[in-house]
Amino acid sequence: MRIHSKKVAGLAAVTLAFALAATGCGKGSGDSGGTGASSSKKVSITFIPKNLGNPYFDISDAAGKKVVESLGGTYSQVGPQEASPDAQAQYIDTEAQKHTSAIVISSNDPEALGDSLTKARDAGTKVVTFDSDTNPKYRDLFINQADAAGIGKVEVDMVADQIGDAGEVAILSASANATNQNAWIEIMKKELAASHPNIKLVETAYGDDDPQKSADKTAALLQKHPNLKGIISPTTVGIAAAAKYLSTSDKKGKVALTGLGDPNELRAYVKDGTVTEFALWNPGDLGALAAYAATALVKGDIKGDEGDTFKAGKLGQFTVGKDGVVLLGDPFKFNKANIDQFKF
Ligand code: RAM
Repeated sequence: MRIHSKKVAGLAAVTLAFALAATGCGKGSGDSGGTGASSSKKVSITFIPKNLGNPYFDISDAAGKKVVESLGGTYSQVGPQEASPDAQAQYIDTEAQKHTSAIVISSNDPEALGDSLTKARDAGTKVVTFDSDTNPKYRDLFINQADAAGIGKVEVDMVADQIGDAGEVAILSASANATNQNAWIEIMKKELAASHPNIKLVETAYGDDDPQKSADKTAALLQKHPNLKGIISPTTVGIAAAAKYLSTSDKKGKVALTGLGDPNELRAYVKDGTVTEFALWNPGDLGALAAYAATALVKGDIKGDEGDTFKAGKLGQFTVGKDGVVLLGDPFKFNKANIDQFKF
C-alpha cells in the first residue's frame, strides 16, 4: 500500500492511499457550493451518538457543536448510555415532537430506527446519519468517514503485516447490529479469504462499545484460543479496552492488536509495545462535516440529491454522492513514528 503525505487540520499527517478509494464524491469541483436558497430560519441540531461516554463521540460531537454555533444555530446532544437501537428511538421521537430542525445520528442498527426516523422526517426534521448509517430510505444524508472497502482492507493489511501473514485471528467488534462495523467485518472476511489463505478468523466477539464488556471479551478470546496471533478491533472503545487488558497480560507483544483507535487513548500502548499500528480518521472532522451538511439541508442550500455541493469551512467543499452519501476522506495510520503528532 502506498502512503503519501497530506496536511490535515494543521498537522503533517500520514494518510492512506487506498487502492479502492475512488473518492470522486469527496471534495466538490469548485462550483457555487449550494443552490443559493439559503434561508434565515433558526436552525436547531441535535446530535445522537451510539452511546454517551464514548470518547469518539465526545470528539465528533464537540466539533459538531462548534460548527452549529458558529453558523448561528442551537446545538444539543442526547443519547443512551448503552449502544442499543431501542434506547436511541425514544430520543428521536422526542426531537420530532420538539420539531428540531435536524438530527445527526450514528445508528445502532440499520433497520430498527426506521419508524422513528420516518416519523421525524414527516414532522419536518431533517435526518443526517454519520459514522454508522441506516437503510438509506430512512435518512436524507449519510456522512461517511471513509470508504468502507478501504477501512476493511487496511485492518486486514495491518494484522497480516504484524503476524507474518499466517495464524489465527479474532475480531472484537462493537454491538452486533452496528451498520458500520458489520460492513467493515464483511469486507475483512472477503479480503482474508481472497488474499490471506494462511490467516484463519476463529471468532467474532461483541463488546457493545462498553469498556468492561470489551475487556472481558478480550480475556475470553485469549483463553479460548491459545494459538491466537492477532485481534482486530474495529471500534475505538474495543481496541482501547483490549489494549489495556493486553498490556498487563503475558500475551503482551505476543498477540498483535490492531483496528480502529483514537491515538489519544492508545498512545501509551504504542509506546509500551502492546500495539504496533492502527488506523482512524479524524472524528472531529466527521462531526464538523455532519454539522455543515445538516445546516445546509435545513437552510435549503442542498436537498441531499446526488451532485449537490456545500461548503464545510476549512474542510473545503463537498459533493453529495450516490445514495445521499458524503465522503470525508481517507483514514490515517498511527504507529510509534507519528503518534505524537496526533491529538484529535
Ligand atoms: C467506536 C464506535 C464508532 C466507530 C469507531 C471506530 O467509537 O463504534 O461507531 O466508528 O469506534
